[in-house]
Amino acid sequence: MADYFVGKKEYFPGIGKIQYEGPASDNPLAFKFYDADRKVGGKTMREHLRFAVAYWHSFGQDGTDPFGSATHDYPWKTDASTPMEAHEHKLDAAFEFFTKLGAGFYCFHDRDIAPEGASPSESEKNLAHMVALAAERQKATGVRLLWGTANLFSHPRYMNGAATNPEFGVLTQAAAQVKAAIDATIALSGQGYVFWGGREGYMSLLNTDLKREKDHLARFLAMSRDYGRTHGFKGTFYIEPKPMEPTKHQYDFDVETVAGFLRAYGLEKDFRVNIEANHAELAGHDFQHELETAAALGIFGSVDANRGDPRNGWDTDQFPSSVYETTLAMLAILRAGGFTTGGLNFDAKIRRNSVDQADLFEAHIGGMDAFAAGLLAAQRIIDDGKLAGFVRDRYTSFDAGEGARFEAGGMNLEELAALAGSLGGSARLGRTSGKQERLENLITQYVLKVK
Ligand code: XLS
Ligand code: NI
Ligand code: NI
Repeated sequence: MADYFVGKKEYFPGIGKIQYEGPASDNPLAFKFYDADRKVGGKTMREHLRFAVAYWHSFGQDGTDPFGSATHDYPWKTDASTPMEAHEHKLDAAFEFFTKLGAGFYCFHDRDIAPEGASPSESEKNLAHMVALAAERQKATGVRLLWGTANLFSHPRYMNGAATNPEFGVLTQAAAQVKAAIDATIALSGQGYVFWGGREGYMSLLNTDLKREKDHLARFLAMSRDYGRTHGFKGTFYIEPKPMEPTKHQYDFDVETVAGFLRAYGLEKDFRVNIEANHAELAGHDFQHELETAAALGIFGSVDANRGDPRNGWDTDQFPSSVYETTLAMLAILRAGGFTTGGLNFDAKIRRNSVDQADLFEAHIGGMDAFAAGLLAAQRIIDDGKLAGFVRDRYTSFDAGEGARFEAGGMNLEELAALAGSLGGSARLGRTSGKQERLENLITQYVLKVK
């Protein structure tokens, strides 16, 4: 990647290119584990991890919460005289940040990078203007677009949903936005396009025709896929599951639900999942559960890397920090074959009271280090083979003989039952230890060995 690019003005003065200094460093603005060119299992860390910065959190969130106003000062907002100019400055700040950090990718919603106009065509013009500038920045820096998406949840018109809105007129607005956002993604050679169903769900079933809304959602997704494919989009379409928030119930509840929905509507070949750690937690699942479920169903795609707070029932979108968690996540990702078009997008925000410019850097550095350390530990687990060997051994009774015949589908229930006498006789049958504690201790050892 080219050295850092600065627009007309430097927005993060005093912070240079973030360097790898190793685990012994106590420089808060250096990587301790993320050494981009270091090879791990045949690929560099950069190739494995494919880090992306989320435009909305890092350059859009100003610290506003339901109880208080903005706390983050954005110089790129206050030094502009028009909304468009503010977005141009924001783009300069964003690319300065990406390159100083050394993240190879970024992700955006249409409304993150360009202001909404008075009409759909004006919005489209605004977006096209910013896309042209982004294309220049991408070329100058080598930073690439991991995925684009449309914000179909902020505007009041979407309060009852976008594709699942009971008013047809709203769907037309959503279509105009998605069409333009797919065009933008194609123009910027985006590797993916995400559908996160912000308000595709319900607040109450008393006013909702659930079946009809899901039919509409499926039709909308099919139309979007067709548009993308006929207009040259070669990347991956993703659905990002989330069980709730902002709606009480979101249709794309979790990976398994999305897989069922895709199959029910014949869309399973066209969409993969973008799995967010915090959303897994909201659905009552471990992050690892969602990753492994997606891998098992053949729809693993990309990751929104963040963390929730187990005591809070909402999307706190904090930066990942637990190496234990990132180890289990990277293990699942490596076993799924690693990323192809996907990557690790930090859908995470600094806290409202993290108001120093360096905080945004330190947050990302910590997230990148957590995943780099997790990658190292996961690769050790794979190379060592103990864990996989244990799991394999648990199932050896299916490897040959009658067990293998059962697996291959060559047996009916009567035949299976008839084996109970000969194979089921021992009082100790089934009482083989799962060795969970030993395996947990093993993971701790791998995590602590990281260097
Ligand atoms: C919100 C979602 C959102 C998507 C992109 O909870 O995570 O940020 O990733 O629309
Ligand atoms: Ni997300
Ligand atoms: Ni989220």
